[in-house]
Amino acid sequence: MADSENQKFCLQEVLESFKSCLSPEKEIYIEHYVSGWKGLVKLLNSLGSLFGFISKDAVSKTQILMNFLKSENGPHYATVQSMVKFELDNKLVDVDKKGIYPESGCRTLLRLHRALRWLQLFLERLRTSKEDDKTSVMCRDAYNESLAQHHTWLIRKSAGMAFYSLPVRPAFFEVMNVGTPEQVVDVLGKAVPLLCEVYQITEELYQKHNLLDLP
Ligand code: 1PX
Repeated sequence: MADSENQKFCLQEVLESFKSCLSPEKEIYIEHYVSGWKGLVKLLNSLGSLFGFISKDAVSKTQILMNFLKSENGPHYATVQSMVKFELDNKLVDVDKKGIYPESGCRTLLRLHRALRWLQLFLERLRTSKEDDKTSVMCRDAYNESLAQHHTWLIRKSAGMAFYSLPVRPAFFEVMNVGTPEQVVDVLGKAVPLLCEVYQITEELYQKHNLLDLP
């Protein structure tokens, strides 16, 4: 049987995961949120060793969340909303400075949440790009507008170097495994608003509970 971790990246599949992570009440299921990220990691892994350090961090963060889900407190980690309530009610989050909960669910998900903003900006640039636009520039601009402000100088430099090695737009569209460029643009047109909705719901929840700067 094929190991799902080793299967090829497919943008459609990632889109399905992010779609299923929204409940009718607009709660976010952590299991599907994490599945979406796992799908994206497959694409990262196909881009070469310069992206290895990014993939490693994403895998470690998805693993932390999966471990909570599988733990005896698992039911509290079903949705982002229930996780926030459970961890705050039980004082399981380092709020001002790193302490005894350096890997709480709330701070771990916050890192992926910030990366989701990068993804949204990058995919929107890809969607509206022309054939000879540079993926590296789209990626860098999206990064500088979002994640970069949360990263150290060293991470920013390493990320910048990795971006230079991104495939050109037509090759990148191939890697997305969706079909013709028109089909890619079409799927991106569905993906961006969906990611935007998931991002917005999380952002408002974290803002309400003052969690946007967790160390
Ligand atoms: C259809 C196109 C899809 C492209 C898919 C690409 C998937 C990218 C997945 C990136 C996930 C990155 C998570 C980063 C979380 C983070 O900010 N971690 C940092 C802070 O964590 P800490 O625990 O220390 O507080 C951590 O220091 C980060 C380390 C790794 C570097 C992160 C650089 C992120 C650059 C994002 C751009 C990815 C380029 C992909 C090119 C397609």
